[in-house]
Amino acid sequence: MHKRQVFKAIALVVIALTATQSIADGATFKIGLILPMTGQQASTGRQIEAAAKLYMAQNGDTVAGKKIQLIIKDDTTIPDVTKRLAQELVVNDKVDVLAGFGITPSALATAPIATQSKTPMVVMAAATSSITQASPYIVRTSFTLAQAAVAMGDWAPKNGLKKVVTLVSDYGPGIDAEKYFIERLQLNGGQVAESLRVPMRNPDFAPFLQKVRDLKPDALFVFVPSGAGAAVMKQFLERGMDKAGIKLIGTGDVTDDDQLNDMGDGALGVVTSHHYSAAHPSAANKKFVEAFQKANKGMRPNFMAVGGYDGMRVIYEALKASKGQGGGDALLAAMKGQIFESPRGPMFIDSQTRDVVHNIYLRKVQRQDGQLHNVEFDVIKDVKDPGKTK
Ligand code: VNL
Repeated sequence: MHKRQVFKAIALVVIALTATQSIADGATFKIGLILPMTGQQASTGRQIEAAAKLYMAQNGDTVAGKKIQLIIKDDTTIPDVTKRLAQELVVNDKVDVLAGFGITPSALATAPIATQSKTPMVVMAAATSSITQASPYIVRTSFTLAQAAVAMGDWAPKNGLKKVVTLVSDYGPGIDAEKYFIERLQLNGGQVAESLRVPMRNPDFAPFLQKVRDLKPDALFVFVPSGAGAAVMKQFLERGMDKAGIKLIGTGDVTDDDQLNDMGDGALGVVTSHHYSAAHPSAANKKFVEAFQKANKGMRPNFMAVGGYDGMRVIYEALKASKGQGGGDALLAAMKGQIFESPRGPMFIDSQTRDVVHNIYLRKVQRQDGQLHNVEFDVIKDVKDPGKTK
């Protein structure tokens, strides 16, 4: 064969391969799911991964003619790693959506990448109010601490818990929880004896709890991130704080369904406010919990799992509504305003704020069917994030 013909033949093959490749790419819809699979918040990653996979198993992996590809990355709970992974997912893998984000600093570190690349970023776990304001491409399916804390600030003083010490993890969601709880507590005639903040990384609760004991409040209000609740509960009980007449209250992160059943009877009676309980008595939730446990060796879904499950729903429906054409702006537009029944109850993505609107429940730890559960006893409907500054 003539040299020129050989070149031409090779060129044609290359073009053909490239074309096949781009058709394949065009037929694939990629979701870059960045989660803490190791490190302090590994349980959050485990829960969200299981929920995302369940959603796909139940709803298929082809949507509007596109094959859904889930690319899971472990950020090891380190924000710089989250950001680098997001960059690689956008530039190298050309993902259509970024999702996950176990902790607030990881979500905030990634926000500029979503903005620059016009990639929708679905926050499934992190819960500081300001996150959705860090990029117009962020949509949240988790919750905000302000939503949950306000409900507890209303409930506690009306139920005899007037003098309260607050104990929060010293970063975004803890600061929000403290602020919104105290604001409402004081509005309702309660008082704060002391506000304590523990380091986010490797906290030692012992010295703080000793201080609380000495202050003898009616209640201790706690926020710690998912996964840290069992340690707080253990030390609270070991110090005999319950016997000293101090009630443990908080947002539902402390009686996390991932750990609650192993906390023991000492957890009975603890009242918290939150958007999700595995014991939420709806048909949709019963179905969700059963399927989740069946697919995951009996693991009980927690509020992180629900954030992940609903986040997948928001992505799938946005892809359907934009007729599979994708494109960051079209997807984002189709995420805004979605309204549906989540395992948590009714849920809505506010088009203005791109944040979740949902019910906040008051729950008490009780034994149900032999297991410890957050049993809902009251509800505040359709709660918007009180923490929005614009
Ligand atoms: C955050 C908020 C993380 C609530 C959590 O668990 C949580 C956060 C990992 O925004 O960092 O329960």
